Amino acid sequence: MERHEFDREVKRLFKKHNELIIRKNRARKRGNGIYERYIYPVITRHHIPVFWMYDLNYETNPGLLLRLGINTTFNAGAVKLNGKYCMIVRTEGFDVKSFFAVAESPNGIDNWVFHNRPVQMPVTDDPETNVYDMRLTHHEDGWVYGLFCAERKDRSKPEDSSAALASCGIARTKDLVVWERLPDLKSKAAQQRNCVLHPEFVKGKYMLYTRPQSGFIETGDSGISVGFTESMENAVIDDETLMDPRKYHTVKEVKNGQGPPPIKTEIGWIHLAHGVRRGAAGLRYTLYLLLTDLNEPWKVIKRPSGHFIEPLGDERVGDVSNVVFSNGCIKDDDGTVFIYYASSDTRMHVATTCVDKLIDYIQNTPEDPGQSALCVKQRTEMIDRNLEILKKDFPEL
Ligand code: BGC
Ligand code: BMA
Repeated sequence: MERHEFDREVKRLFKKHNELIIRKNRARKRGNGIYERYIYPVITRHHIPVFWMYDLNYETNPGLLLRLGINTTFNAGAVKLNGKYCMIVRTEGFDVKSFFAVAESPNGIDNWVFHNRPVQMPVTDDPETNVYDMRLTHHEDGWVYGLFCAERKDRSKPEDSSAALASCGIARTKDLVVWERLPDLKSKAAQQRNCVLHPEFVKGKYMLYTRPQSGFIETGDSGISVGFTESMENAVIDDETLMDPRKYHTVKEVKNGQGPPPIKTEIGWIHLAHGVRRGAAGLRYTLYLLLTDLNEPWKVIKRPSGHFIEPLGDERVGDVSNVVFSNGCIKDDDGTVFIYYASSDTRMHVATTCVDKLIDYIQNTPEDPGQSALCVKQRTEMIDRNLEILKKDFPEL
């Protein structure tokens, strides 16, 4: 390229990028009454700054070739800091290494702008190969903690190039820019994924949601569990108690895991979690809700049946298709709730709702009765009541 063409192309890349960033997003027309989905994903790989991917030096890249591509932007943790909605996005390069990158928005819906640089996350004495799926918890001790999956090669199986070990990495920050890395969580489980710090002390201790695993993929007989540690500077969990087990023929038959830290409400803690089923086409990830006791947050008191968010339309296709996953959500003081979820390990979306609607959903969605015949009975009872109402109030329908 001639120099003037190069300059023109650089400006064109920035213009296209900026048009995408400032594009207004809007809710789709009435959905299910529980939450609103949006027309556009909120963050895609095209939101990544141009200067993270191209060498903009004419001397070294006169053809303006993509040098370090970004593959996907997904599974973001979220927190509101200084009035800004922030996501810490799992950003994956063409090299399949993920890293964390912070994007901020003034309204939680659009105008997501990445910081100039990705997070410079310090490593421990045993540096991991990959990091992903950070849960951000603004803890009452004043720190913002990031718990994430730190993945290393399983060195005990040198002949198996895909054998890996997942553990819970821990870091803390005040501003999402400067991070202090703490030692990884120590627990009795062989591996850990989907660990989340509860936002308040419970009986003077830090409480963690965990998901102990027997192997890198296999979870053994575990599910979402809970453990306590005296300190986060050297987090040790001696005992894990099972809080939400997997269950045959439900949305969490194969695996489940806590999503973001739970939301505190007057009726209890609302948990968003993912559940996994296996079908002939592979794993299907959906999201479901749980309510736990205010004072004993490990005790489940409500289990609305089935999934809460499922992959729909374009969301169904991506790097790992048929997946929705959420590890970030923000509750505003006015009760508005922003649920950030990723589709198919590829891009980020938002769903908005409010605490009152979530409470309504949790209190009034019946529990799964566990058998087809009982599900028919549950549904028929509602149908019978509705047929009466229709006759009386809507005879024209
Ligand atoms: C991937 C994750 C995935 C996990 C289990 C990791 O290597 O990075 O996205 O969830 O394997 O399949
Ligand atoms: C899981 C998670 C996610 C991912 C999902 C589907 O194990 O830890 O990273 O979204 O697999 O690939």
